[in-house]
Amino acid sequence: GAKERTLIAVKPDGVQRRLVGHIVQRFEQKGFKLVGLKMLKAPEEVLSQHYHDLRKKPFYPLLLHYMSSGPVVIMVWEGHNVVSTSRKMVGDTNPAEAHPGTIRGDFSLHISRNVVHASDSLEGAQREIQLWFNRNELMDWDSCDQSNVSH
Ligand code: YYY
Ligand code: MG
Repeated sequence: GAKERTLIAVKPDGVQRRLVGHIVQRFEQKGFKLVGLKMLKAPEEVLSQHYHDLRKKPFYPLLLHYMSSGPVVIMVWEGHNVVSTSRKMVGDTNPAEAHPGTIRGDFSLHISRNVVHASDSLEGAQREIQLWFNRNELMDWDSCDQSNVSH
């Protein structure tokens, strides 16, 4: 529905490479609505819950180390079909496979430094939004162009 929400994060490499503004702009221009945004050093406990499904993978220790190597920018975006559309905008997990025009396809080379995170399902999005944000940090607001981007 139009109220669908997803979690998007600019990872530490994306922050370091000054890509925050560009990434925000892509989601704004697509027509999605920003309803939450913050910058933080991701706590180990939050990261381990965020990547719980990957805890047995060989790359997991390096993934957590990378994700805690610097500040991240965590956002919640809202709009029609935002979960699946934002996965398409972000591109394949492996930047070598990600198509040009996607964020990973345009700005990254290697799977270990792929710039951005996007929730992969409606349930995952709900879980991740609750994990990273308090209820009062999410803004319920009407954008004046709403009827031009969705109905
Ligand atoms: O959802 P997405 O980020 O596209 O991929 P996941 O399979 O959930 O993996 C999360 C994260 O882990 C990925 O963005 C990079 C990292 N990773 C890795 O470093 N090496 C792999 N072989 C697979 C994933
Ligand atoms: Mg994932």
